[in-house]
Amino acid sequence: MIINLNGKLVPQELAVVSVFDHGLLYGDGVFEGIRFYSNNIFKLEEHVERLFDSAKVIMLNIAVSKQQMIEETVKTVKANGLADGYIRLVVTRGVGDLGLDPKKCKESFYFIIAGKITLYPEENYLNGLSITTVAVRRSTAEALDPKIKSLNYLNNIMAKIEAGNHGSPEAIMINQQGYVSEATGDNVFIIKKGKLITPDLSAGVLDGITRDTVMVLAREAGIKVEEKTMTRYDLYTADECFLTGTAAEVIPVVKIDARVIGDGKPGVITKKLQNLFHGVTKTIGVKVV
Ligand code: PXG
Repeated sequence: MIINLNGKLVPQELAVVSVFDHGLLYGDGVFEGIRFYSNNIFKLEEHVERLFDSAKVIMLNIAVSKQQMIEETVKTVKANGLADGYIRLVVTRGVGDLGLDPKKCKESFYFIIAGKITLYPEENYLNGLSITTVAVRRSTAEALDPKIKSLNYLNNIMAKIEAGNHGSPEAIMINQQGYVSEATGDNVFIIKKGKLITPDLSAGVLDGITRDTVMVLAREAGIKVEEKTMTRYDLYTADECFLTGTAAEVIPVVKIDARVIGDGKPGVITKKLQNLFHGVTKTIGVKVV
């Protein structure tokens, strides 16, 4: 595997990061997960835009331009000769010293990995996931705003561990006000009486690129879409439920906290949106040529 290390293509064995990098020492950095399908990097510009927005909020100055970052990403995919796969784009505050003062970090540092990812077995896409809500709360916007895709994912990892302790592969996180926010690496949707509903961004959720794609596709298909505050009650009484994310794509949920959702099988609207999503993955984005 060839890794892009701060603009240089190097073999995996030589792709090493300093132990003084604040990304490692403090989770001080930002990242993106991006998929490519048949040589098309899905919504690459939107991902790079979000990366730079996350960096801006944490006052991390990315040393290259957005256009350069897009070109470096394309270069990395090309160098690995893959038509389909997954990109991890990471920017850290760079090398500093032992002390969290970000001013000690002279220049940000980035690396890009283009490989493969499988989050869930095929069986889960066909028959749906059984998941749980967890006690670990989503961090508030006043602490670490969930809109920032930072390298500090411990909040979500704790939720994932808790779900795992209950035999569940994924967690739905509740915010400090008791409203549904999102899963640990995915946004959550329900269908109720034919309407597509998802928590409003103010519930403390990442502004997911798959989330946005699915809402646009639903509207184009004549499905009503609503963003609103949701409680666990809304989840339990939903007709259908699914999660969206770059890695997971669109995955049905058929059980939440032991409540069967709908008839316990992936719903018709979910399946329709899954198909519509797959239909656009090869067309919207940046071509690898
Ligand atoms: N919420 C959170 C907290 C996320 O981390 C999403 C929602 C979905 O956003 P996108 O833009 O991808 O539709 C994410 C993204 C992984 C992995 O390794 C997780 C994500 C993306 C890529 C890989 O589990 N989460």
